Amino acid sequence: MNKRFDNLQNIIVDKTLDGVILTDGYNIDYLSGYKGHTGMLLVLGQDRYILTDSRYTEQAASEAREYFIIDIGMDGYSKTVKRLVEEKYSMEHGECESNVELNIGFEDQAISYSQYRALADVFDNSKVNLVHLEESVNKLRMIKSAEEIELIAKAEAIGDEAFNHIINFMEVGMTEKQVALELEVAMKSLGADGLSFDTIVASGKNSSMPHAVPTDKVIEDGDFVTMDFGCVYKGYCSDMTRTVYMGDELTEKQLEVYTTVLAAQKEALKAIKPGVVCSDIDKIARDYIAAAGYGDCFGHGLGHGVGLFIHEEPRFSRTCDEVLVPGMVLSVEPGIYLPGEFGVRIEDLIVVTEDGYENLADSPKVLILM
Ligand SMILES: [Mn+2]
Repeated sequence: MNKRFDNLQNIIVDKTLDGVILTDGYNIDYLSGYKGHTGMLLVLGQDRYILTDSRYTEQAASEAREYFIIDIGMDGYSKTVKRLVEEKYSMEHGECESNVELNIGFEDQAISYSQYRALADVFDNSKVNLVHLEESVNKLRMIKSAEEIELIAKAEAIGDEAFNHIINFMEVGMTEKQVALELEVAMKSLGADGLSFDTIVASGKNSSMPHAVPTDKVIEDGDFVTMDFGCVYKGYCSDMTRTVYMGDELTEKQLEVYTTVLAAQKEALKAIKPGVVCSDIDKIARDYIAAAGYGDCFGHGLGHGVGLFIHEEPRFSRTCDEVLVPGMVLSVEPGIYLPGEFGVRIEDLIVVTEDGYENLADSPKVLILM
């Protein structure tokens, strides 16, 4: 936990700040251990505070042991922040005795406009400047420790077991909702604390929508069924996707699309190792799919970081210029979507290692005919 705080202090020094206000619940958890997702983390010099309301003060006190826990009471967040800043820097009405200016970072990516207005208002006409932190604090979470990787691997293993269960359970005539519920029950029965996102089960024509919501549609013979699901285990997320086929006779096009997606994923996986730029991995899969004639049918990024939150930095996207480092955990999930027809996506979760990567997903990718 102290190493993490040191890394936050490095941001404070690099950006010549006097303190930071964090509002992203995952960043607050990462830095302090407080998992309530309601509150603010405030650092002023070496002083650390968690601000929250009375519903969470006991939890925060037990989880964030290195922090002062402040109950915002009737004052609300911004007035409480102002009071703490003034106490720390012996200010009167926003003016320091020494008349210096204070720079306090805030998470512009994780604050509502009204929260921001309230902070800006209390520091209006004062010597306190609010400075954008951009992605800097999110990026602290990119490289996972061995303990974090173990928890993500466990979450992914629960997903593998749930998939193994579902391919024995699912049959023609069930609805997408039934299958989704069964997947969710399986993950929780296997020890998951919750879901990392709403389970996707998309069959037949619905499978051409990358983020389809399970419906009452009955799964039919001749359908591809795309299942994208994940769970949370001790705070850490998993994510995987498999597409199976109902029946034993695919059309030529269906077979071609499945084969192309799988080969594109394998090509991208092969290139994963420390030092490679994230956008180059995306490009490998994207170029492969384009060369097969489906360039317009793969709109989303190839993958995303996974950790405390299901979609985090870095990204296998066209624009992400982060360089791979051992300990990064990302999904690799190419897809081809043909509106009105069908879609296929295959997703694994990998951790970058010293000499390549380790695949945390273990479910078969050879097309399963149900
Ligand atoms: Mn994903």
